[in-house]
Amino acid sequence: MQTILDCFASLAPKIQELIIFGETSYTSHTNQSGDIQLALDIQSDVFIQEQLSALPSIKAIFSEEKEDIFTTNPNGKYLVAYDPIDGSSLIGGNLSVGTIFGIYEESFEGKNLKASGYILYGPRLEMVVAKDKDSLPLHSRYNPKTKKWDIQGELTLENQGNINATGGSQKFWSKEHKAMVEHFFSLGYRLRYSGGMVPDLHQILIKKGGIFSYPSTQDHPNGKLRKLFEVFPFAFVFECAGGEAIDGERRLLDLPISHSHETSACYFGSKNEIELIKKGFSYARK
Ligand code: P6P
Repeated sequence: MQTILDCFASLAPKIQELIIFGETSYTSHTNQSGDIQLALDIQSDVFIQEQLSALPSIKAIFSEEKEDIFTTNPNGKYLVAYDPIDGSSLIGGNLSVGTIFGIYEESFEGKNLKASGYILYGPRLEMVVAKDKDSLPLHSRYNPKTKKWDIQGELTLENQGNINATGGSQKFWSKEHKAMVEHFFSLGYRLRYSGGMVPDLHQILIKKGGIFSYPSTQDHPNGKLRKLFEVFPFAFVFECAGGEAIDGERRLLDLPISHSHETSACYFGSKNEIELIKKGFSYARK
């Protein structure tokens, strides 16, 4: 397991270089989710695949940029799902993006997720890793002078925060979801949403609380974010930090999965916010 985490730590500065110097034009290809691929998406995916394929502990890998699961070593123990550069379309606006990864055993299912984490390419290169369900996620920052990762501390979520990160097009929200979003704003929550899952969720973790929602919408009835390499890895991080992650009622990591690019509505947050949502926005109907 540690060799896989070390591998992501070692490839992060190289991915950052690709973002700074790489080709960010669009290609004529789309990925399985229908996103038009940037040359950078493909470059970073190829690089990560090369690095992970060299690890004997990995049996198979699954990338957001590919249709199918790729077997690397039949005798390996772990299965790794990853999104090479989530939110890559934000690079044109010089906004932060990230790599997300989940390390599974036996099968690509939420219940078999053993560790997860993300790399954040922002004003600083940072990484958060949730190594096991009984430890707090560890936050580190890369020092380009020493070429080493400096530990910044462990991430914990308090019972309540004041960030409201509201995903999806408002035009396509249900009336209940709109009422829930407005309810949090009526309580004084602040809108913090960049359209990048990694920076938006990292900010809630760093500020020790809040709520991120990407609901079921008219244009994405099953949500937009993908279970294996976006939703489950962040659900694990949030639970390890003392928060919760649900699909509106059920724990995300308990959800079944029937195909590799499956999506889910998702809410990540501190306990009090999630409790409000579990009540089925009942307050919203008042
Ligand atoms: P919307 C980026 O494209 C992404 O996959 C996530 O990083 C982000 O949370 C979400 O989509 C943003 O989607 O519909 O709010 O622009």
